[in-house]
Amino acid sequence: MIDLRSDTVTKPTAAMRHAMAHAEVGDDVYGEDPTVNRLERRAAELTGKEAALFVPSGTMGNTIAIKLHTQHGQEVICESRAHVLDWELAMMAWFAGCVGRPIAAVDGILTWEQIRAQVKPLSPHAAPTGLIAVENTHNVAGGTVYPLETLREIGYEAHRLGLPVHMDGARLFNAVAASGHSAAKIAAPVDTVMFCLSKGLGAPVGSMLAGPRVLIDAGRLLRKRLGGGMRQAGVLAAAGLLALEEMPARLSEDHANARWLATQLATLDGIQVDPARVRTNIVFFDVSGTGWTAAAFSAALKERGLIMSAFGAREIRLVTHYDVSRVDCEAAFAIVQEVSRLRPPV
Ligand code: TLP
Repeated sequence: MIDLRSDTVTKPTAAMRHAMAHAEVGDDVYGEDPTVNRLERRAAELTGKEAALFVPSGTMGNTIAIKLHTQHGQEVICESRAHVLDWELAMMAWFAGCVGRPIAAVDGILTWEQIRAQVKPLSPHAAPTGLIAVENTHNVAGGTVYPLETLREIGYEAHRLGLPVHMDGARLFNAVAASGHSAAKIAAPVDTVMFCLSKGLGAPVGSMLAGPRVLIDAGRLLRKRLGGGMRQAGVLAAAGLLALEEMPARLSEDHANARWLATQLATLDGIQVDPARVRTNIVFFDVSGTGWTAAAFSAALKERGLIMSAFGAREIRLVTHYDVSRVDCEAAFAIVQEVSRLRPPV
């Protein structure tokens, strides 16, 4: 099987498995796991924040961040296809008592002008704004990357109004590879940033939440409340450290594979995709011109050894990652081509 469903499917490298087997560990709930402590220090350093917290998943990192920044009954401004809104089981409502205020934005990239129009002060009718959440790279918009200037304006103006900003940077290092800016530079305008070790960086488990020390200390208690006290988590952190040191440099290979696939797919009759829009490792293509539904198309791909996810009735998402080589991408393209030429099922 060639698995292009997501970069979450990556398996730990041989070096990671070795480091996990030999990791120095302690009880992290007591703050005594030296490997977790090293990972947290390194994540803080790389993102230019005071402190960082190792969490089991990106969803937990975002959930903790939203709770840290808000009070019950507030709104969280986010893009209309944001992961925090659509893919996290309404955690902002369940855990933080907040509702999302979605704004549809071109390429998933919010501008301050759009945000400003939705910021609500205290009033007898409306829920006040508690937080602005940006997603970088933006998953469902196709792995798009925030321009630094846009982020800086959002951060500066939000802070002038006393509003915090959180970045869902699940794929922060893809943004780093695409833009050439450091993680610290990209995260500088925001108060907290979450990024995942377990996606393109290849670690088996884990994400980091970085920000000011007072918030991260409070976040540690929220992580425990959510069942995220992980004890001898150094076995996981050891893989995370390698993910941080060794994997970011190769992400541009995934980006080149994604662009290559999009360019090939664009040549097929009935398939719509704009290769010029591909900035990182995520590609959405529309199969409706072939007469197939996305679900049936994806099922036909799977029968031939290729997994890609249907998103809605017309679109399929592919995500490149280090377990998929250029040769695999060539084979994947041949399978898509074959299916696109078949008569759709009636
Ligand atoms: N995204 C997954 C699915 O949940 C859709 C994927 O396959 O892309 N923020 C963003 C932007 C994400 O894309 C994801 C995962 C998360 C947060 C959550 O991370 P996890 O899966 O570790 O909870």
